[in-house]
Amino acid sequence: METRELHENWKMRCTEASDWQEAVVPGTVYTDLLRNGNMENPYWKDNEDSICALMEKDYEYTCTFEGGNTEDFSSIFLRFEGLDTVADVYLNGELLGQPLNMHRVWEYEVQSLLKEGENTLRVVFHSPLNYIAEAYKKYGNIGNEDTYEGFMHLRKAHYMFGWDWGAHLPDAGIYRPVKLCKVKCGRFDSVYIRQNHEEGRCTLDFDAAYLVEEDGNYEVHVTVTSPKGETFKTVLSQEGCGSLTIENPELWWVNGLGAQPLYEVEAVLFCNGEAVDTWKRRIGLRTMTMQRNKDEWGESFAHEINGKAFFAMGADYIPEEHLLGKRSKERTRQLLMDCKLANYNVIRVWGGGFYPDDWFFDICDELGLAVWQDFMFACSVYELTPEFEANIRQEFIDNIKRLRHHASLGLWCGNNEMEMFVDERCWVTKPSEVRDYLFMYERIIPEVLQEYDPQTFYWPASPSSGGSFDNPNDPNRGDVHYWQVWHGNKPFSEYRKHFFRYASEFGFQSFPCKKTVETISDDPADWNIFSYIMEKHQRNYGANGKIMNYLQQTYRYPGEFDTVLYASQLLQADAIRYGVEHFRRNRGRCMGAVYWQLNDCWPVISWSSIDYWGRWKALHYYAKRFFAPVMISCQEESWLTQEANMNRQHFEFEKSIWLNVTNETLADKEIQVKWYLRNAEAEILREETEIVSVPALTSVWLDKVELPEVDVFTEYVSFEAWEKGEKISEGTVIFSYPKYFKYEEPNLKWSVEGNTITVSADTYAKSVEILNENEDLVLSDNYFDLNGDSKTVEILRGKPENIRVRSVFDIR
Ligand code: BMA
Repeated sequence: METRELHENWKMRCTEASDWQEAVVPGTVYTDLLRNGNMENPYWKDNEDSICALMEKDYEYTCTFEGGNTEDFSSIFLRFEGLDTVADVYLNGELLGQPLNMHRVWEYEVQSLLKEGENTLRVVFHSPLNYIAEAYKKYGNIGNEDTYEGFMHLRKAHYMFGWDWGAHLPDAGIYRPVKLCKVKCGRFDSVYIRQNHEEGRCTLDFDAAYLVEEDGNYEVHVTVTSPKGETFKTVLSQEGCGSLTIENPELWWVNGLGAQPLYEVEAVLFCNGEAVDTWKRRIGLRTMTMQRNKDEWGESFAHEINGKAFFAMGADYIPEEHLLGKRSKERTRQLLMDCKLANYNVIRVWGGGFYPDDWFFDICDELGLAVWQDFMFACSVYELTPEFEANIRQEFIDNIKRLRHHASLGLWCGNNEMEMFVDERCWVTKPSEVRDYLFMYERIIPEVLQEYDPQTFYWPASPSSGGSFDNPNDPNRGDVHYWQVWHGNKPFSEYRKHFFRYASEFGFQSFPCKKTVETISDDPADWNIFSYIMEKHQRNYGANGKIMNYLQQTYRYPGEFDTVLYASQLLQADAIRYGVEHFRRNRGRCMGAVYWQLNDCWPVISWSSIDYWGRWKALHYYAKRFFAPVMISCQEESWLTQEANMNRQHFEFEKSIWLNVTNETLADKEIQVKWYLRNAEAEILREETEIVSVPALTSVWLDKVELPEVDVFTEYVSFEAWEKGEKISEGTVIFSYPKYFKYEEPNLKWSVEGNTITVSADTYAKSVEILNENEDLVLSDNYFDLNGDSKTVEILRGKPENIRVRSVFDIR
């Protein structure tokens, strides 16, 4: 097959205006308008409102291209890999189709229309806002309140119409490649590869679907090349079936458990001895599923790779951009590399966005991040008309065929939160919506998966206990979304009361750093968390006040705007640390801590650990530590964990430490644990050491130690885990609230040498932050504690210019 990308000579305009503008394809309306100077920055101040209104209009794209030879082919088609949407597609004035789903691939046979010379392609995008407003009038369904009415009726990423972290910016356009494909005799539809693993060998079963357009002798030759360059070959049967056995396969593992060797598969379709089409992909040899075993607590829910159950460590991923034309492989790579740096092994693609680009999965394959992939349904009930059903069925087929070969594809999941909401009859207005829920996620998707990807695990919803409204958010089975901390206003010590099997969402917001705030507004009058502009960039109603409420529980009143931002990030980091450390200590019963959320799609106040500009919040550094393969943590009992009221009679609370080492590697570990009781100057008052054996994939508790005499205002405990003479994990705990602890002035000092920064403190310094001029440093560690000592960190990204340092002592 001859394939040519049609990415040249494009122009675009609003159908109501006559001026054509240069267009970039793949790209989008917003990105073209912005590049051509015909639109303001939508992320600046409250520009969002007027820029959203631009989508009340229609836009058209057109290009001319040479058809070239049209004679020697059995068929010629146009392939659109992503049209976002409510589109009309014309070739030389003839309407080819009206794509109504951004998640699908659209192909149109054009041989009879195509001219050898100049051809004109035209794509019109009708207003998605008008479309959903009309649909709302017709069906009246309601759904997530942060989103524009009627959003669920259009197969277009929901977040574009607003979310509790997303703006109302429904971009549109030709957001993925357009190709002209000329076929000789036949072509591949796709190739499905099934893996069968036995001790020391892996058999690959191929099922090649190809479309035959002429009589002839067809053959498919398959070559598999190992990472070392060995090749394995086979010729498939006329039906496209055949197998290959690989002895001693190099297995693919998730990050932390092993390497990510990738095998290249090339299938070539021959027609009468001539190669007419090639299909090439990379695969990883592994088994991956979810373990669900009945046990003393209920039923386990854990990822299993190559027979080993592992603890899921990661976050929920949302689309990286509102302006879809600004997506890039490089940006995604940086984001996912930052996940690997923070020791993730899992990432959940949340269902209110769009199915990720191929590069997202390619990078996850390379980095060892198992992907929990939602189908694109979230927080709404859908009107399952026959047209809607046909549309989503094809959407499933397109995406399953596109993604099923990836080593990193961990599981498919039906939707975000709908089993739970339908069960509670939230947004349900008629009984048919309950029936349709079951049709969609418990019949149609399983049916399609049975045909196209039977080897990948399917889970009907997140959260779920297995489906059929059987207590979807059951803490003892399946996955859980836990929002009592944050939405429920519970203190973050509350996480410790729960022993979920797999927490796939729990989160806590923070402000981005000052440099990111400056990309929202340069007016100092806006730099106040309750200003109109700051609240325009806070989409969870009233949540800047919620941050302040949590802040007062923990820290002293931060006098300056910039200190509020810092304190909010520490609060967020500690909240999630409380949850994750607790879940990991209870490894076995709990097998997953996937926090909400990894990233942002515009500069916003949200639950993310990495902001829109790729800047790491304190949480991302904390994640690097609390997701460390071998981690020491402390379940302390303190004033904070027991919420004791000091003005009550018999004001008393337990003071104790209970250390735990958890080992998420395949090797047994001998760990030296040291802990110290110290005063605020960090002087050692007591010191203990112990050797602990921590078998592979386990979590081991040390003995609990009561410290009734501790002075909660001036004494604290630091603890460390050492392996083979190297300190691999550490932390500190206090026994009051940070706001009451009498931190001594740490006199933080810093120096830069080559690629490193060294910071020292005279006393106990909590959550030491190192910032540069651009606030974009990525360091090997940051927001760490110093015990009157120093620490040297490596610079991974950014320039060490105008370094500033501060610690909790400075929240005053
Ligand atoms: C969860 C998600 C999102 C939402 C987040 C924060 O329920 O599934 O819909 O953005 O909480 O509220």
